Amino acid sequence: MAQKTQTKKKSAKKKKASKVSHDFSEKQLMEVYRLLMTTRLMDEQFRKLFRKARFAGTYFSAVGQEATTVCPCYLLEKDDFVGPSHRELGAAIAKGIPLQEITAQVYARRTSVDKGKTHPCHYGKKELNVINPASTVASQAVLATGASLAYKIRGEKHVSVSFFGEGSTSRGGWHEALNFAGVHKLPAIYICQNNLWAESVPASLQAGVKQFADRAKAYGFPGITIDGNDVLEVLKASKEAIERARAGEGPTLIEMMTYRWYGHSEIDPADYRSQDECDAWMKQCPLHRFEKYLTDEGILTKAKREGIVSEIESEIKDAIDFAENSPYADPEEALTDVYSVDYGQNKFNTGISLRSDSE
Ligand SMILES: Cc1ncc(C[n+]2csc(CCOP(=O)(O)OP(=O)(O)O)c2C)c(N)n1
Ligand SMILES: [Mg+2]
Repeated sequence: MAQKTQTKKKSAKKKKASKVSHDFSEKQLMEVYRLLMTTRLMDEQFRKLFRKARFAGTYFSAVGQEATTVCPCYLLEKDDFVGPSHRELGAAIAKGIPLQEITAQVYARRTSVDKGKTHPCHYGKKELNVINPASTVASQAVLATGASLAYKIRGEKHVSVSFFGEGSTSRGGWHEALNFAGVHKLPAIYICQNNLWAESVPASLQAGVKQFADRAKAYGFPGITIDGNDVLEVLKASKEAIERARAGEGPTLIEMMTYRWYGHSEIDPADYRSQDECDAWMKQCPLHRFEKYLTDEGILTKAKREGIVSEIESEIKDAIDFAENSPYADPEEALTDVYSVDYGQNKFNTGISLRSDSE
């Protein structure tokens, strides 16, 4: 009997933390781990700072959803376009926006990319092709489609990635953007973070389909649903979609099942959902699941983890000091950088036909 229990324990121990087979190196996995940890620690820190009234407005936490943003952006090149929404701290970090600039954005200081003009969580940086999002949800999917069109017209092998929640797929512009990308086989990857809620509206009241990936069928390109809290699965699906787009094979819609641990923003008590639902998803924490995988594989040790965490904590502290010591913009600056100097030049009107009828 005792022997039987021991065998059982052994086989339980051998159970893999992820079933996904992949070809990422240990170095790459540790880079992803560091980005995930930076996103998690920074996000939790911003929540605390908001509660201490160190910055105004509100804060949109993405704790619990980190894999959905970090993994695709980790795989992108500098010239690839990213269209974030309101919950994409991980995308900003993984695409390489300095932590100081990200924090200055949250604090609405002059040292942020838009000099404090917009929303605390609207991260962007022109040089890295990350566009500061507008508040209108799904608009970044439209802009990403436009960027993909430009890449195609210019014959450049870049791709666009846009992020939106399942609720945002109800907007008309979202459908127009995906339809256009499907018609012209644009190099676009659309990432839907299905976290079951859009503010207080459940996904079941948002669409007649159960899985939002099914919507891609109407636009003539693949739509897949994956576990958005399995880092390896997200890396693999993102890599395949990016390669497909770069090879000229067209767009992909990836629905990533995930969950935001906290309210829609820090001023939302989220009392429309049950604690049981929340607890069940917290057990599926993407960071902890990935840590378990790395530990089981002998890639991560306790000492390595502690070293990484302490380095990140010191980087975050520097970023906060930078933002808190940065000035606010002068009121006159509200009118600067509002219109593009290129407006009206219509650089993309090349007359090139995108797709012949025979295609
Ligand atoms: C066009 C438009 N309508 C409404 C809003 C207000 N709003 C901001 S976020 C949000 C919910 C979005 O839900 P979802 O797309 O599922 O993303 P999540 O917040 O769950 O990440 C709403 C309704 C908005 N910003 N833009
Ligand atoms: Mg949602």
